Amino acid sequence: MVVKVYGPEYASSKRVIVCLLEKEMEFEVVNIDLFKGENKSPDYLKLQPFGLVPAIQDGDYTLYESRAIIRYYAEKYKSQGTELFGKTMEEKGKVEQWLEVEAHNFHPPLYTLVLHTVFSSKLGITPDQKVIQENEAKLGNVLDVYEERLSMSKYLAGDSLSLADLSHLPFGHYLLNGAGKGYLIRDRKHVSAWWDVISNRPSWKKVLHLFPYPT
Ligand SMILES: N[C@@H](CCC(=O)N[C@@H](CS)C(=O)NCC(=O)O)C(=O)O
Repeated sequence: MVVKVYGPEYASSKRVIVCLLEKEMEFEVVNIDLFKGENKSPDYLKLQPFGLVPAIQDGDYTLYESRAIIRYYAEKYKSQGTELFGKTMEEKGKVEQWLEVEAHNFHPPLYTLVLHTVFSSKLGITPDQKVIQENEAKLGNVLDVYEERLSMSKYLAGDSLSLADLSHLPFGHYLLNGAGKGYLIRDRKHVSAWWDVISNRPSWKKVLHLFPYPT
């Protein structure tokens, strides 16, 4: 059964797709145009009742929340493609820890920055410099912790690539492309080296090729 991924053009869906590629899974996509409100259609709301992308359909099984989806497939296809969820319980614990850090420390200030820079005109938001500065400072503090961590290991959860690293790609991409905040990465030696390693994965390059970010 080929997995269907809804809304491949959007960043949260790219989190799922990069993991499916690393797991060497076949998938097909169903476009959902958020700007036309297709995410609020009755059929789509049956899949994702909050009207957000992504959602996946795998035969009769459906799932939403991008980080839940990547955990599901990393576990389900543990021995296929790249191992992304740790070989031992202890490694898995570290992957979980950094997935949570991505979701709760890295993502919120970055999401606000992206709204006020990349998408302000499209969403009719007046960029608020105070909000931008506050969230840039918050993200900088988070990335200082990453810098320390990545001075000790090549990847966030240890010496192997994991879901936690890949999860940073879709929104991290905006810092260097669109938000004009690439220095938050480039001014931190170990974060910068880590970013180069993960963003040069063939899987991520393929995501960008198949589903380019709107320019
Ligand atoms: N926690 C959700 C967040 C999904 C999300 O925010 N998706 C955005 C696109 S990147 C969306 O669907 N936005 C539409 C809206 O807010 O109405 C996940 O990770 O799946």
